[in-house]
Amino acid sequence: METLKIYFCASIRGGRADVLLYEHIVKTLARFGKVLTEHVGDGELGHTGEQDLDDGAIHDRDLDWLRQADAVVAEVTQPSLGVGYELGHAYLMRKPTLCLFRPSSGRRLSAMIRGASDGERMSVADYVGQDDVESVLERFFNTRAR
Ligand code: 6K6
Repeated sequence: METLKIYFCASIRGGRADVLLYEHIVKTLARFGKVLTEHVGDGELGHTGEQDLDDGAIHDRDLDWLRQADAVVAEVTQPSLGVGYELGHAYLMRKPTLCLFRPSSGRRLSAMIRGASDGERMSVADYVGQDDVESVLERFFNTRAR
């Protein structure tokens, strides 16, 4: 079977407070396939991001990876314009998509994300934290992303 290509989205300029969790999600995702966007979980990268690509190049490269992806996983607790933009594209491209949200943050997820969840093309998993990541991903990859 061909290796599954996974596009992981999470906040960069929206704020990096959850970067250790992103790192953990990227490591766990690597058990299910090839993560095209490993840099998103790189704890060394701050909210300003890499210096070697301009914003236009980042945008075009990321959309290209998104087109190639077989599945999309996003950590959506920390609101991020970029993640919302990517999820809108993923939805229109009909990519199997899982959004991970932590209600314990005290935030309420955007209606445009929760409301897009149809349990098929797009689903939202409310979870507590790092310890749940593996089981939530397993459920997604065993049912929807194959
Ligand atoms: C690399 C690592 C950290 O920063 C960078 C350089 N900037 C970006 N590189 C790659 N993807 C990016 C970059 N900035 C935003 N994105 C994409 O938008 C990622 O795929 C994220 O899922 C999302 C984050 O958007 P913002 O609005 O929070 O920055």
